[in-house]
Amino acid sequence: MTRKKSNATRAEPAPVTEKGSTKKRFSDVHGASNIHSAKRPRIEDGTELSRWRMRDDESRHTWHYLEDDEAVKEWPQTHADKYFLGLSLDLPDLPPPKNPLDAVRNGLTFFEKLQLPSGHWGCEYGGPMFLLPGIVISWYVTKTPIPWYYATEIKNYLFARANPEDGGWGLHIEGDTSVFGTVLNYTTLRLVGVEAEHPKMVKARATLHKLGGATHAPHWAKFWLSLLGVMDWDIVNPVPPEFWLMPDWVPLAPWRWWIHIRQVFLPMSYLWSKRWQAEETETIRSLRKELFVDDWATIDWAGNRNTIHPNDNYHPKSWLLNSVNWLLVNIWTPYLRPKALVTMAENWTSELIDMEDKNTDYADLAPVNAAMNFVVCYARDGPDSHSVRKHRERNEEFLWVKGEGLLCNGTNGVQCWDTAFAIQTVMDAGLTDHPRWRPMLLKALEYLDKQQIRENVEDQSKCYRQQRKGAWAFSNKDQGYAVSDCVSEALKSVIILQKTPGFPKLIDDQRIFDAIDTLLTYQSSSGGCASYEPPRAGTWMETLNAAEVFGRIMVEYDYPECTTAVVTALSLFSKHWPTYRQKEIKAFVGRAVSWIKIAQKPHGGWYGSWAICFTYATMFALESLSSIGETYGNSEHSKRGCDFLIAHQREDGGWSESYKACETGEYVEHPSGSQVVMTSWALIGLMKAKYPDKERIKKGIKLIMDRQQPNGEWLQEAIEGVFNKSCMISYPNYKFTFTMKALGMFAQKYQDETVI
Ligand code: LAN
Repeated sequence: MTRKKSNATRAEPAPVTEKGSTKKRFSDVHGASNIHSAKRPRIEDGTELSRWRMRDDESRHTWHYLEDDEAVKEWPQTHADKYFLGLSLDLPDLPPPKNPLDAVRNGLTFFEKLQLPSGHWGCEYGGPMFLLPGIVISWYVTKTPIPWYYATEIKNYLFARANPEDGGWGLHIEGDTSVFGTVLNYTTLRLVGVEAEHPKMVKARATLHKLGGATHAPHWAKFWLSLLGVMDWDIVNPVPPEFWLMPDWVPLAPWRWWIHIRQVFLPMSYLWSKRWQAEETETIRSLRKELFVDDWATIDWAGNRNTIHPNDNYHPKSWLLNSVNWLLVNIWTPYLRPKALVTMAENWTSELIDMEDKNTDYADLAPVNAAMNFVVCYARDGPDSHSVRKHRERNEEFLWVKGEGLLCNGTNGVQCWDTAFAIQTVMDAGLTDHPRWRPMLLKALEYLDKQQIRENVEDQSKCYRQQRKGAWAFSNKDQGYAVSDCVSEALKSVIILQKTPGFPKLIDDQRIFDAIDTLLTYQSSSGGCASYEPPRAGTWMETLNAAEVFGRIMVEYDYPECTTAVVTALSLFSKHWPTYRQKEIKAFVGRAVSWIKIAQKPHGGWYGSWAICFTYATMFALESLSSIGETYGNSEHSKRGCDFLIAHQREDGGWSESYKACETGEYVEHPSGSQVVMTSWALIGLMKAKYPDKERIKKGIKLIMDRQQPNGEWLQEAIEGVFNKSCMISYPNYKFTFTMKALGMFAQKYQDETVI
């Protein structure tokens, strides 16, 4: 990427005023909100990467661009900043490893440099291509100024991630071009100030038109574009807030839905009901011309509610949902919907939104509902309200800057999750009691101590939240949503360190018991464990999935990954506190492992829902089995799992899975060949299962060692994570934590092996 040298003291260029408008749109003072449309954000070729800094405020991540040279001197870039930005760290080569344990030591030497001041590890958490548009649209409609360095780096990121052939965007960075990705990212670029006649925009627009234009977009894009005033609300399939008035016993009441869909449906339904739209600007008028194949004035909005391009239609709407929508559009809304009921529904959704904001201090569950709640507060409380200011401030935490530009993370970070794995990695290598790693581990322990959630949310049952006292979230305490496996992995790490001589007991027994009490609420009737809550309704609810682009989004499911994490956490806990809720834990573990067996596929592997794909879940499932003593030699399930992995080992000793496996449910290799992360997962699974053929394992270990760089790091390969079957998401720290875990386990198991 060519980067223009920016001059820190340069005066602002004259505002680019949009034709036909006399009002100002953006201010250069970030945070001002009383200015009106017309001034586009300034946009440059690039920023100077050496001026960016990531601030870690007790794990609240915010990126800052230092335009002032003095500030640059006063706040030097850290190793972590440079690493995230893709700048050289200039680290010396480490002594070449003679065996896997040396490779772990080199890896840790590098990884230690990335530990952030509050004790956790941070990372980019990109991949989905529909998150940044929500943030930018929410800025635009709330008249939030976009600083030139954001606008510039958003443009760079989106250009870097456009499909090189057709110029469009997919649902995620590796996905094929879709209307969802293209229409939203094209719009984002226009809102941050890119001209419609820029050659890349001309190309993207041509692709969008080939796909049928914006009328062929899925539900969520139609929602955002209607909010923006580029579409008419009639094109949006109904999102009635009245759903929230259903009594709790109704089988399809929204409190039973998966937390993400219900938290998105909430603000969506409020805004849909209000048919709220942004103030019209010249850019909005222009987008009405750019995004459609037909003349905007002639479009049959209601008639295109169900128009969707096949590339976007991963989960076609069921006949039941189509019928419900038809009734809502043609009968309920025009003739029956009583005003008093609408007001009641809007008030109740509004109250639930306030509870979400209060319980997370405006951090919110994830960037989709955070952006929407922001707009609700703006529409409801006015531009200068406290709620608007809080959202504006907190939404910054979703942004991430890297060499390619600025993107939106899938959550406000991966803090607790990655930190827990980092600790376990050191444990697996048998290095927790080595003084060399104590300062790093102590900081990590102190971090987990501070991040444990100490109380349930107020009004827990009123806002349908799961018990969370003693839990850890995936990201941080502010977000505060307990997840079964996040609690488990963090708890295991705390126990491991606190039971290692030399580490302080920061978390007392009662707090450990609180975590266990919460974990014990997570078992489903099947025996397995889901993510945020045990399932509250059956999978039949998927017939009401209106999002089209995602699968398995309406309710919770049991997952081998989550189930295993809980099983291993409970088992480790029981070793140290054998009498606490002994019977319940034993029964829980027994039922959970029985469920793991049921979830095994006929080919012997397990389907992974949170990372790609069979190698990930099979690693967890084999660990579950081994935790009750079932391994390759004595268990048919374990043997079949190992045979499945071995059957997919590649010639070079590695494993390689493509995201297509998540979509299709079949093992699919990644076209770029073996991946260190998947190789590590498979090897960990095999070692947990005591797979007897050491040579096979050694071959994989060698591949991981060969890919390690002289400074101890591993390079980024293909994307690792997934959600809702169709959308991929990056876990950049997995290339450190799981590689080192596999190497460390091998070193512990085969102490004399050199593998060079
Ligand atoms: C995550 C990230 C972490 C992940 C694990 C802990 C790995 C998993 O084992 C349980 C589920 C969980 C917590 C999870 C759920 C869905 C999330 C939050 C995400 C994949 C990160 C982003 C995604 C979220 C749904 C993105 C926003 C999109 C919508 C469709 C609302």
